[in-house]
Amino acid sequence: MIVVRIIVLMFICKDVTSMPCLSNESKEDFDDSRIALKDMETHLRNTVKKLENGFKNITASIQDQLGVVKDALSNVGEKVKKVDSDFQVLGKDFLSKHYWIGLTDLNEGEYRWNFDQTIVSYLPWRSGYGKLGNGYDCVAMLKSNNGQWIDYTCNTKYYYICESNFCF
Ligand SMILES: [Ca+2]
Repeated sequence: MIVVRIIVLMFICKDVTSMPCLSNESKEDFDDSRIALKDMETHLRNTVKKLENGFKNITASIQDQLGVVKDALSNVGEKVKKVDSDFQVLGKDFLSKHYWIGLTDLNEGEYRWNFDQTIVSYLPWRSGYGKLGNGYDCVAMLKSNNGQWIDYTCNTKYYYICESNFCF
């Protein structure tokens, strides 16, 4: 048993002693490599930190912008609801009232919009209206007859529709 241990020990010693020793030059290369690897590790660690911070900033910026967009979207949604609601109210009113629509022919037969004095291109007259020379200078939309138009005396008390430029 002792003989086997000695033989094994001899083989190990032979292998250990047969390994090449590091020369001073190799040792310097090894040290330089270790220093370079340490520098690279530091550089990579700093780069990761910078990227993480940059990502956090970008994420915060995107979240801010997303918040602004969400607010705007909510605002638009509320305005759409309001417009829908207003149109529903108007729709009911159109069924029960006549409206002046801001169209006149002060120059007989030449119907112009009061808002900008452009000549009208669409005239859905009720049968018997819109003729020249009748002396009626203001145009109203009827509550019935599919909203057809009549020219009538301007001092008649009807509701009215105004055109306006508006912004949200
Ligand atoms: Ca007229």
